[in-house]
Amino acid sequence: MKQFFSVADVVDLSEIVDEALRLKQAPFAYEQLGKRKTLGLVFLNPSLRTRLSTQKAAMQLGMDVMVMNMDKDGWALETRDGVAMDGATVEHIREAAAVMGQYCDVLGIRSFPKLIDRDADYSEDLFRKFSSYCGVPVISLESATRHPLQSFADLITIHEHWRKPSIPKVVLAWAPHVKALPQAVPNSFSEWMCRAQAAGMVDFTIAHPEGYALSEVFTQGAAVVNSLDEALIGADFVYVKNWSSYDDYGQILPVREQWMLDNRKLAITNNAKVMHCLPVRRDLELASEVLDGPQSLVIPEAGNRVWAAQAVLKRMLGEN
Ligand code: AN0
Ligand code: CP
Repeated sequence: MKQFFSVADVVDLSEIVDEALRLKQAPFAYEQLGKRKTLGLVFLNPSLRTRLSTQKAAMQLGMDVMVMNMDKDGWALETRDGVAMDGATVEHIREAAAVMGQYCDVLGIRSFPKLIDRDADYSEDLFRKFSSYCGVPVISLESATRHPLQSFADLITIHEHWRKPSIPKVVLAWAPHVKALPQAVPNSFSEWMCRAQAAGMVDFTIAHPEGYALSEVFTQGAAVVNSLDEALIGADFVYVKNWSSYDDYGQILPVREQWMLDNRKLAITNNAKVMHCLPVRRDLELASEVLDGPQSLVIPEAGNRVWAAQAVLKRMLGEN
């Protein structure tokens, strides 16, 4: 595997899920594979889970890890070509990425969208430039439009917690927030679930208020409804996440109905398990009675980030 940017970089979904679950059973089975190899993790935005789970995964494969908090410790990066750098930027991504590629065998990068210019964000300019200039395999640690390590961990979690012969109904449920958040997590979850649905692994529905439709690039095959209560009927997994508008790009639109999942709404489901990528704002996005209740999977879901990262790193190190 030379790149992990989207679900398209995975050849066989159920095979990589099984591999992640085998690694969970035997974390150190490949502890020699990454010996004397270096992973570099580059952050242009904050992170708790992605940072720590990817470091842990690399350590369990015997790798050394270096972390660069570009936003705090790095030179201000220029990404445009053909401009005289006479403003605030100090170093061009051409040199910065190429230099990091000299020090690392695999690189990961996190970079959120600016949520101002939709075409600019959806062009994935920064990830693509970083990948092409660094010269080593690159893992997305969440880019402008996708968060594949999160979605992979989410699929592992669903697979792990569904032991019935039937196909589980999975609902991506929009939730309220006070800040404009990226569409990366829901886009990515949706494209992974659509692929899982095509493979007969899940039955996938998206619920969001009017004005919050995701780009159709990510939602092919999903059922889409504008009522949370309607979507929750028969749900086996509810994946809660806020995102800002794609159509009215980066905006927070007025929503009248109640979209925060609480125990009363959870009662509509088929005793559904509740997921969220975290960080979550309690009693704004998701009721604390649900987060603290027996149906919440948010902590084991975050735990599974390690096995997702480890399965990806293992493939980048040359196994498969
Ligand atoms: C980010 C987002 O919604 O993309 C990161 C989630 C993993 N969340 C926030 O900024 C709160
Ligand atoms: N879920 C997730 O990616 O969390 P962090 O932003 O803390 O890495």
